[in-house]
Amino acid sequence: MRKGRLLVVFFVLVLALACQVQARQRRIVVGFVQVGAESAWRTANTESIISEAKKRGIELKYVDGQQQQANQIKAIRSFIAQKVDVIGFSPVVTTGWEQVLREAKRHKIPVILVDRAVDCADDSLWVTLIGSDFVKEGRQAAHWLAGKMKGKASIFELEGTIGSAPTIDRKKGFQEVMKDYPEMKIIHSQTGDFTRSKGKEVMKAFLKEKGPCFDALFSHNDDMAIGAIQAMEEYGIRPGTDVIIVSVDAIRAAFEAMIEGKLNCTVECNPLQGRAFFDAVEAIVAGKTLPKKIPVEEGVFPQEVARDVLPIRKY
Ligand code: GZL
Repeated sequence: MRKGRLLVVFFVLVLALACQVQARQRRIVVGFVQVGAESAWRTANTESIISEAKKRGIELKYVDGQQQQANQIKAIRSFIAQKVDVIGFSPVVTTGWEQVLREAKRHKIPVILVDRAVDCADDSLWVTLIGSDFVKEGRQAAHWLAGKMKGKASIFELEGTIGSAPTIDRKKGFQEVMKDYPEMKIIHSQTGDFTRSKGKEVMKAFLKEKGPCFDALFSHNDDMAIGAIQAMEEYGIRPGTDVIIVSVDAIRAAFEAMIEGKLNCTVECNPLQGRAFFDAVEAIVAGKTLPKKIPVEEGVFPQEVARDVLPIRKY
């Protein structure tokens, strides 16, 4: 009788240990909903996340939000229903997330923000934000342009997606520096929604209506700048010479445009966030705490260095 009881206890212990080991080894499942596929920067960001999940053997449920907040909210709810271990997303705009993030919290699913921030009073709704300092990027673009233009310019501003963190903060940083240069004026601001096609469309329409009444362009991303460059050339002005252009992202096409003399400076916004994202995922699954913000390293690339730097660019 005594032997029998000991045997039962032994098997129960072995079973409990096996379940624990199996739970530890169970594949991590992550739900990630992306802003969309609006720019070369976004494509590089998506690729970095998908390839890193593969490398780590993490199951990634990936959804393209097609630049619509409703799609992102729907995807987050589907991740909650599927009981994923961690939810990650790059919020297309900063507001309107409280409700769905409270649902994730209620279901005890941690949320990581990638690239863009949300404007929520309750910051317990997400664990950490992995991304750039967009205000700093705006300041860097303004400082470079002020130097290039010797403190005097009429500036056309191509803004990114209205209501998005990069648009709000790049504009804020740029305007902060502009206060120190009374002879640098923004004569027109308009959104090109971070896309090449919209950047071209906006510039083409403005030139048709008002003509080239500016000598500098500040574009919130390289894709819109490249679209605007095409519109300027079609109108008959020389981008990079008649109009000095500074933009943000530092994608490969920006370096190529600088080498052709059509773009004058790009401020880096590093999209290669996959490693940092999955480091944060694994830290959370292991029960570790994380800082509220995990910054990514970036630089500023003027035209003069483009030829040397292009061969080592990763996106
Ligand atoms: C910035 C990112 C922006 C890029 C654009 O981190 O959110 O969105 O600057 C992209 O190219 O569309």
